Amino acid sequence: MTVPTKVAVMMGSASDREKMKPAVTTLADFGVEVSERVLSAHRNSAAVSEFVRSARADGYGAIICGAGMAAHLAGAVAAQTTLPVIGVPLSGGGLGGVDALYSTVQMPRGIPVATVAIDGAANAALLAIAILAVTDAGMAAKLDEYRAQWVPATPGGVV
Ligand code: RP5
Repeated sequence: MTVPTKVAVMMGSASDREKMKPAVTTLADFGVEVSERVLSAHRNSAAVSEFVRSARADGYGAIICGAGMAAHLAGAVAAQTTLPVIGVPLSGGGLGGVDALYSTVQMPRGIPVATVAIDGAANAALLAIAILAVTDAGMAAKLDEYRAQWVPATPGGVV
């Protein structure tokens, strides 16, 4: 089995790009090879399937999916792969992202989506990195280094 090194960042629309940018930049900061795909569960379902069904064989270790409104992208992706799928509900539309949050997080038993906060693209990337770090000691060390920034410089310091 090949060790996965790549992470896909999928999003339902080009209009999601700015909100998903922190996922792409965070992955890049950690030296993770990232592939960005604008594909909608509703508008491009065949293309979503084509990409997702070969993702494991293509070396991906996790798939991040951002979508707003009736956000079915993460669930539709998770339905077609056993790779870890991380959903990012995006704000926008009339309900401020709560619609996307519910659509993304409320998955039926058997088909999980690890859902981060509304517009939580950076955390989605960090979770994907943590997944890669299970089998990549160098990546685990980079995560430790990243986390060290939250440690107060002096005991009793403000956190
Ligand atoms: C969702 O609908 C997309 O993920 C996007 O957040 C929202 C609006 O898409 P556009 O109409 O701007 O393409 O599927």
